[in-house]
Amino acid sequence: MPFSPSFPRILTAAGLAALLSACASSTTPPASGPAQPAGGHGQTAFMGSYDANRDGAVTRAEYDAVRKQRFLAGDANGDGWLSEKEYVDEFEARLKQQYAGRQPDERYAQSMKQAHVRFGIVDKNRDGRYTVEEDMAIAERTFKEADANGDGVVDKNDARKP
Ligand SMILES: [Ca+2]
Ligand SMILES: [Ca+2]
Ligand SMILES: [Ca+2]
Repeated sequence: MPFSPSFPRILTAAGLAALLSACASSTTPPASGPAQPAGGHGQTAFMGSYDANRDGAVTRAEYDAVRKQRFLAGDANGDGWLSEKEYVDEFEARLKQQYAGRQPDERYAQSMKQAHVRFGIVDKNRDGRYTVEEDMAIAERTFKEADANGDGVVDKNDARKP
């Protein structure tokens, strides 16, 4: 007998409820999105950038959701791809959030410079358009690299020895 069409939705709601109650019983401060939205290098930066619910673990679903949200936020004119300006503007919005009122410094300027350089890398076919396909390919590779023990979740167990 086939499942009723609403079955997957019920599962999702149950999963969400479990997630929410897990958050409520945790001792971490209330989640308000990634702690370090502009990221950086290394595992701490990865967690800070993608652990949206701040539970110390980044699931693939969580990671993909954050990336997708960033892509959509960046696509200012809604044509489905990011120009270099859109890409860099989106990054700068997160960087500003991370600076939270602090004045831009040398490091800020350096991060902005890197964002431009990064566009040249992520725009793999160099047509000046950062597409969903290019983003997904990078997402796949980046997550797998971060998930050192390959269990599908990035958490403290994946931290490499310094
Ligand atoms: Ca998380
Ligand atoms: Ca491209
Ligand atoms: Ca892992």
